[in-house]
Amino acid sequence: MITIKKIIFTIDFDAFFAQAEEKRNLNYLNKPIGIGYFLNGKGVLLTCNYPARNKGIKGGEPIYKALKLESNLIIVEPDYDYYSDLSEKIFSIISKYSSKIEIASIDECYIDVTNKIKQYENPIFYAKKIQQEIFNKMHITVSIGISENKILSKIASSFNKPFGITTLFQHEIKEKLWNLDLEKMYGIGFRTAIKFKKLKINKIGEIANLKEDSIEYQKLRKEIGINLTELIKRANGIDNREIKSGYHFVKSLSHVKTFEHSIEDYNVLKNEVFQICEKLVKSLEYRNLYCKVVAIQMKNNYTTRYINFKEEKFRLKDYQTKQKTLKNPTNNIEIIFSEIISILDQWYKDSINVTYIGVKVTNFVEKFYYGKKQFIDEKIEELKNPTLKNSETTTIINYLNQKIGKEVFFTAYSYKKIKRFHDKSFSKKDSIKFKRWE
Ligand code: TTP
Ligand code: MG
Ligand code: MG
Repeated sequence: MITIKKIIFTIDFDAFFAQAEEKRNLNYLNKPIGIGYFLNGKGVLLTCNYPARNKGIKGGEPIYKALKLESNLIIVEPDYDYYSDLSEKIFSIISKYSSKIEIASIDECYIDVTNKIKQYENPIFYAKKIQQEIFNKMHITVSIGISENKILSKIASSFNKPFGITTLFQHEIKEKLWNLDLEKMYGIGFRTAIKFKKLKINKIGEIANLKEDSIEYQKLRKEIGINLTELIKRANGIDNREIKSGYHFVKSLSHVKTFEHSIEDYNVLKNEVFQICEKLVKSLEYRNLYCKVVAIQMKNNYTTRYINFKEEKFRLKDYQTKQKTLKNPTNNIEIIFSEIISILDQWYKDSINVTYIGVKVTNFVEKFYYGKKQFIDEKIEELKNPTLKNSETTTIINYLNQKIGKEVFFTAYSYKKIKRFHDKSFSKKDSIKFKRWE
């Protein structure tokens, strides 16, 4: 008998930005649309809807190339605030189904439903219920992958898009995963795929069964490094990462400190503030958040005296707060600390005899969302600059790929080379159809 200790769902929204646009503009229904900035004939698609995908268009593709495949493709500029708001609403529906929820990106989360499944017997029924509620309330389709850990459920979530539900338990990997082309494996981009293919390793199962004493393993270890061990583990469906739950719904984070003896020395105070900021930055990092507003709260002998002269209602709040809105959202310790100190400096006459100090950060932006926006802005700057030398272009491309964690950008030369290789080594018969759960 097979025992499954945990049930994890990965819920990923289908063609998210494109669906979000379709939802608010019915003229787009059944028409091919792509999301991206298109400037002077240049730009990259962030994603596209299914009518566009049916024409062979893919996210990450240059827009001019997509237009060659479908000249009627409608290009829509991204509206991050709207997508972020919509995704927040969808996550709040999902969070009713499990409090153990980890938001991994703007359109994707993991939930641990182990305890819920007992009542529902079959996890597929539970997944269907979630999928249906999101569709009924938000008119957005999502796909759900079901497994006993994060990696397998994530891989499964992509199998039957759109509006799919697929299981991929450990005992199913031989049948459902190992026969797949290795590019279906999360974490293997174009270039890594080429390194495997050079050694005639084409399927996920072949990665799973790589032996440490084989020549292939030794060669790949040199080229890919420690990531190889991780890839082999993933191909075997092993993933012990916990769900980092509950962090996305916080509206503010703060750390405070009360002093038994008031602080007289401004430098000592600064040092205390730095330590508080360090704690806050850790909290932000753990939650994958950037903050836009920083605030400092302070109480000193002066405040207390001041408060005593005021009316009753002011006495309720016996500390003072000052806040500042930052130019860009951040989780950077240097920036947060220096902004806090700049407020403190303006407040200098009050910054003595301090008995209580707190730092609070609010107005969060998801790190993923902000990272993407920043990279698009940078990409646009690069596109506007036609005088870049080849080496500079390569540096920017490497930087962008590193930032996004995927090889999305190529020089025209390497793109052609990879494509030629890709076209030769992939054929239609390699693809496998999965059973769709109804
Ligand atoms: P994905 O979930 O990767 O893609 P998707 O939802 O568009 O399509 P799928 O049905 O295959 O899940 O990403 C979610 C959104 O994030 C996507 O709609 C656009 C945005 N995005 C970027 O801005 N840049 C990127 O490189 C990627 C991959 C996504
Ligand atoms: Mg998606
Ligand atoms: Mg996603």
